[in-house]
Amino acid sequence: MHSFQVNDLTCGHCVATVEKAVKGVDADAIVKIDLATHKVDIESRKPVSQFAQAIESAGYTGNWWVSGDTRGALMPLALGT
Ligand SMILES: [Cu+2]
Repeated sequence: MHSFQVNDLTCGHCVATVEKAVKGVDADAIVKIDLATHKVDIESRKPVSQFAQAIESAGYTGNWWVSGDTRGALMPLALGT
């Protein structure tokens, strides 16, 4: 499970755009978007960086977090810019 905090997620249109970006990376991904908390949860085997890049390419900024270890701690993802 990849969890993202997407900053500029403000309406249904944003949700649709982010969802499309996610599905563009993995058509089989299960994506849950909570508009109120700007939280995007993605269930997929594809690497988290691909989703982060796709969402950024769609025009959104965010905090990209990855579960870093077996304790499930979330670590910031460093994207090559
Ligand atoms: Cu919007």
